[in-house]
Amino acid sequence: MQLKKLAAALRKNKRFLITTHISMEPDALGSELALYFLLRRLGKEAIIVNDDKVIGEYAFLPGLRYVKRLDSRIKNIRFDCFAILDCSDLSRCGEVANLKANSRLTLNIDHHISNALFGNINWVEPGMSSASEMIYKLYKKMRVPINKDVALLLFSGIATDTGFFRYANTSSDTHKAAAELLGHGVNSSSVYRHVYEDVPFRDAIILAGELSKIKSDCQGRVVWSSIRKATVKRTSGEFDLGDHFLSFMRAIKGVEVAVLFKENFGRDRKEIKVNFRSQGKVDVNSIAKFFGGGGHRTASGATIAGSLDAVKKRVLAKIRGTLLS
Ligand SMILES: [Mn+2]
Repeated sequence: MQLKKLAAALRKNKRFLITTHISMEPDALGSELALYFLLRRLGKEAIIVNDDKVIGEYAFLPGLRYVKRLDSRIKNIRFDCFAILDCSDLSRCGEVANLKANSRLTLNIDHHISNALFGNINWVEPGMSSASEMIYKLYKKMRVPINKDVALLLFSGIATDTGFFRYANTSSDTHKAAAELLGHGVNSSSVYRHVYEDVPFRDAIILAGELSKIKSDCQGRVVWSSIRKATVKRTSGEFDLGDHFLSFMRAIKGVEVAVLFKENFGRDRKEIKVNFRSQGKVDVNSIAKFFGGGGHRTASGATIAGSLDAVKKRVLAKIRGTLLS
């Protein structure tokens, strides 16, 4: 029903602004660019505006020249629809959220179970692997042909959000979509290499240093660590240190929950960003929700006020409580 409404809104309106969450990864970039190409194909005007820069690791994605950063000129543009992708709440897209006031209609397209349904149209499907899989479905619904660039964008988004088809959010429909996208000439092993490999040497050394500091709790069922913004700044900028760190922690034998505390990442120094990953048994969306955040059952995050020590204590106590209940 919401998909039908969305398709109607895309046909009816003329000018679109597309955005996504900060710290964009291939699902965010892939879904916004694929939606951009769909709108252009329908003869619409569209711009993509994000409140963050694209990291070098994702430079292989086609069409990045259409992805703009927020600036003072853009702030005054008026448009019909504010399309926001892969965001559980409006604040996830940073300052771009203020541009919502320049439009008449907010189109909320997302697959997070914690989505706050803040749009005029809320097409939210927590059963979908990724926002990119949703945009694939939109192309089908609107009978817009998929070209090789769009196939690469959507495949990269789907593959990244499913950990290359390993996570529990991978369905038979996900594989069917991926199979069709591969048929357009996408090179899957090259996407894998771009996203998970091609690690610059100095970044590997930094990751190794951080990995040596991990701690475990609850007889190894929880593993956690913290990271400083200054450490991330030392990386080449082509490498998502936090993401690789979490993937490694999550893969440790016996681990049910991996937690990464990020110091000085937000605009406010008195808050800590916390990322959670689960092997599936523990619902980390509800843990993040308890602290005012959200996400998915197996991957979520929250921003929590307080010192690193205080936040660590509260979060680990909550996880202990969840594991024991
Ligand atoms: Mn996503």
